[in-house]
Amino acid sequence: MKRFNTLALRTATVIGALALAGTALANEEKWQKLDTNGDGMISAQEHDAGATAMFQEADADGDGSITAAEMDSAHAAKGGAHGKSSAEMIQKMDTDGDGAVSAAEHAAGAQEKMTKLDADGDGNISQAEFEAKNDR
Ligand SMILES: [Ca+2]
Ligand SMILES: [Ca+2]
Ligand SMILES: [Ca+2]
Repeated sequence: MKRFNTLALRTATVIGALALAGTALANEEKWQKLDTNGDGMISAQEHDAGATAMFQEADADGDGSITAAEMDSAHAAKGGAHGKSSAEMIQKMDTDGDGAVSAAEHAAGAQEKMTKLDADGDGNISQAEFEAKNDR
């Protein structure tokens, strides 16, 4: 019985470690995509460029706005795991309430996120700021 408990505990620990590694890896990938000049900071321009690339990637039919269906398939392509549902994310950014996120609405949302991530307000996101606030 004692042996079984140890094994179960060990399995749980491994699963927990794997889940953590997955999150770290996703963040690491995101970071490298965003820090295009590799100076260890994400500038406002780099964040903007990353958000624009993300928008274009998600706008599958290229009509200049992202619907919930487009966001769903964009997330599914990336492996799904996301804290919020597509509908929730759209609702948050869809300021004119037409049910889709336009490029302007997306840019405004990205800017808000940049402000949130940039905890010390110096206009750059450091790796520590990124890790502290990003999708947990
Ligand atoms: Ca940089
Ligand atoms: Ca679209
Ligand atoms: Ca809209």
